[in-house]
Amino acid sequence: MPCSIAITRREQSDSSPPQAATCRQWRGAGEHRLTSVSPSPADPRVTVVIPTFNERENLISLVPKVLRLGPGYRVLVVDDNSPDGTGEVADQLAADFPGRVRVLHRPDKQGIGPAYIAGFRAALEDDPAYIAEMDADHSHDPDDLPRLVLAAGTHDLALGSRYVRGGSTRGWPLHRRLISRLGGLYARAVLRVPIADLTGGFKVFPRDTLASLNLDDIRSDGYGFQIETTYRVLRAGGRVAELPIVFTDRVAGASKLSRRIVLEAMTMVWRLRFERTSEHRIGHACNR
Ligand SMILES: Nc1nc2c(ncn2[C@@H]2O[C@H](COP(=O)(O)OP(=O)(O)OP(=O)(O)O)[C@@H](O)[C@H]2O)c(=O)[nH]1
Ligand SMILES: [Mg+2]
Repeated sequence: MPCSIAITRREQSDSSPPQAATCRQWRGAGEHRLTSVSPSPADPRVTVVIPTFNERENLISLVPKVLRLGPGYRVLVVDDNSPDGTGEVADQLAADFPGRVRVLHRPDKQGIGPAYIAGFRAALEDDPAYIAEMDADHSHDPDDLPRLVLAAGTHDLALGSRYVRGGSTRGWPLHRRLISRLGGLYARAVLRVPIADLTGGFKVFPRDTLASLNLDDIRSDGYGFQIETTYRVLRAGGRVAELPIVFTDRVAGASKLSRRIVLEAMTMVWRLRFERTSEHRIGHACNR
């Protein structure tokens, strides 16, 4: 079984590395093992990749909040030619915060998955210690980033999780809660991984983790993209930490969630599952 660790608020603090309970590991025969273990420095170099489509108002207020976390934080906006002018707002932010905000303009809406892949490639060029991903719509609280970065210092991926103890969602109607919950449980059952929140999009990767993944192979979008990236880290033998977050429904702008994205995720997990048939699984308990 893959290695994953749930860290509750009580167990984890900013001043000490997260205390992991136990983990189970799985080595993927055909992939590199991920072994990033460097501790987080006091001022880590973190590039936060933010994909945007029609997030004008949200982006204006979000970017300064991220940059306030410390001089090591940088933002990379990936905008798909938003009709509401988000791209121009991003350019203005880049002018206001020189050297700390970059914008990747893409010609048209190609989905969150391809936007992240393009963003990850561009972020890797800057050689940060960590690469984070988060939504532009304030559903993810930037103040959670330092905790996630700290955990990423001792793991191969840190996930902001709504479904571990201490995590929650706020403001979502019942049907959104059901889609998220049932979708996550479905993916978890198909892939047989012990991750409570497989569909979440608030993550911090140590640079080496992203550099080890073959980004060309990742073609899914939306929920599927989030499931696939976490699953690939696990399959490569990576250690994944889940930290509780409070996810708040977007206050401005419109959701891009569609039936197509949900259906794509439901079929994509089967493709992932069959992809792994040639791999050996090593299941053993270990303590960090
Ligand atoms: N560049 C780019 N960004 C996108 C695209 N689709 C969504 N995004 C962004 O990806 C992030 C997540 O999309 P959301 O619409 O918030 O999707 P969601 O979080 O699943 O849905 P809600 O909870 O309803 O907001 C947001 O910052 C979007 O603006 C896209 O095609 N291209
Ligand atoms: Mg959102």
